[in-house]
Amino acid sequence: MLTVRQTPSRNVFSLDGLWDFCIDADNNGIEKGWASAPLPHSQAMPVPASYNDVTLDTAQRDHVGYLWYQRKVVVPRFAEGERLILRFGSATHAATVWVDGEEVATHFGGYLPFEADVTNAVTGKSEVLLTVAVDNRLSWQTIPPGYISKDSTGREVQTYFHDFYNYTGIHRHVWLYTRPAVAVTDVTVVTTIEGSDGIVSYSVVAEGAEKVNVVLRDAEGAVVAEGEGAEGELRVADAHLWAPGDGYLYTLEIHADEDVYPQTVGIRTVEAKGNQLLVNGKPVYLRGYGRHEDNIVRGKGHDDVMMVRDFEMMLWQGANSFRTSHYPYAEEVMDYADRMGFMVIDETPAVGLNTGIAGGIFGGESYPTFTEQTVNKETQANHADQIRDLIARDKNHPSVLIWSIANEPETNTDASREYFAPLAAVAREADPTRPVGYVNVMLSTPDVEKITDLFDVIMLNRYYGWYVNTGNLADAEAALRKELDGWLERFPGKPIIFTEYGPDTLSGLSDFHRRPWSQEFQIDMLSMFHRVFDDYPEVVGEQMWNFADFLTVPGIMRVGGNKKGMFTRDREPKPAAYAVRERWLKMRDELGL
Ligand code: BDP
Repeated sequence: MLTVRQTPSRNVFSLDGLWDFCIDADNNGIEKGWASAPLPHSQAMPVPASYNDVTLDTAQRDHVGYLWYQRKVVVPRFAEGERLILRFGSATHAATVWVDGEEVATHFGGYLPFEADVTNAVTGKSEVLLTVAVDNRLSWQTIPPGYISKDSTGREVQTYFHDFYNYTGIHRHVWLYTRPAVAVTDVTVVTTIEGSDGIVSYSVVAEGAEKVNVVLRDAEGAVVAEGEGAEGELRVADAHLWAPGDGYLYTLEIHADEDVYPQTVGIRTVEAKGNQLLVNGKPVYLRGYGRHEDNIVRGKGHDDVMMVRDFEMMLWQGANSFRTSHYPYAEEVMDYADRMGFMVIDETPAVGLNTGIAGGIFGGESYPTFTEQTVNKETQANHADQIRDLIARDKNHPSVLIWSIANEPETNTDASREYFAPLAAVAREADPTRPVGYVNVMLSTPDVEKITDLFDVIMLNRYYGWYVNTGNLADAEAALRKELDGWLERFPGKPIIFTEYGPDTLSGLSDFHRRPWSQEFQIDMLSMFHRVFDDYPEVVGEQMWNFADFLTVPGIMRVGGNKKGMFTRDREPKPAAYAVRERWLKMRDELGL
């Protein structure tokens, strides 16, 4: 799906700002006709933002079900024959949209965009009432999964199996944009390198277009290649390659009859070969973090200020990569990663498909993961949609090096293989050009793991020294080395990336004895892992957990959230940030990326 761009043929109008908002306490607003009249008892709610921490009413904050958003929209002027499209960057987790009471869209999945052609719904009107019902419920069939039960007061309670707070609402920008009736609706760009030339293969979808042609411009706007037709191959002599730390971007200007759409292009290749991850044929080493879209008050609401500041901090530290744990991030983040030359592991929202951990770590009730009543065929079909839609959105981002189709699922049972084998195939079919992987949990050690052979890379989350061997780094180190040897023995010839490691650390807690939770222990545990990585050339990436502290559900394992950040939730460095900075800057100087 194309992102929204202002072009000579497209006008873009922002619908961000204060909307009317109310909680649907009885979850019957649809039956009561809320979509066609002013909302009852509404309050102001900023868009984009998670609604949860904006309100101080606990019952509202914890509401399970529908959240209603509404605003009046002045219909912009658009030429006859043009289409007017309404587009949401995301609404978490499902949404139904009405214009003057007429349903124009429904969408499932909380972290990907959707749009609706509203031309007919607004024609002949100067102002319309736009209403959105966002459903924040998670079930065994949603991605991510969850379930709802009732407490002793009869209140519905949402349970889920992932370790971050279920922030919901309209999290990303809302746009109205115009485009010609015949328009570019998709483009796929694949790049290769021949000697010093870059080859840009493109394929445009523009239904009904009589003439399609493309112009490739360099970063200064100079034309470097041109092509005729909806498909073709362009050669760029002496191409400036996109590379880690050098986010050089060309622009493929697509003309389809009257429509013009600019698609940014980074010329680069990516490949998992033997134990290495190669970008432009050269081995790379990932330094960085698993992150979250998580900020004080705004929750998961996208914010350019926080985005740019977070990248500044990552650069300050010498990081060159991150994983979009545990869901697709805002399109603005992906654009910025391209521009900043970051390497990204792009993850679907498939987190928590593992009731083993949920029962164990989070103290929840234990259910088998894959059964007809729990994660089943319908869940799998939704998961497949999430993979396809993520790839459809992000396929043209040079920063995306690897698709992660799930985080820490159950993968040590036959049922898990049955579930995942078709999904690995879905990812490969949707994108044959990038390595595909999934992020492995500590319960699925190489001796019991059943799906690694389906993937190109091994991505490991390991907590030796924290959840096991707590505080005993000598034993933790021995266990980590032993496990790594096991991976190399059973699955040789695949690069290994550590996608999580690190202890909870309470900012300000100092300890002569360097015990767990102290800032000193974070330094010690991270450096133990780093010492081990340095001994294994097969390890091609270290992404510690987490970039910053983040909010979770309350629990005996969490003190006001997860505290494994290198930085606090308000983005102040913990002492480990300086220690790791020293290592990463040295690596950056030595490796030149
Ligand atoms: C892993 C998860 C991550 C958690 C982390 C932790 O992938 O979401 O936050 O461990 O326990 O299980 O801190």
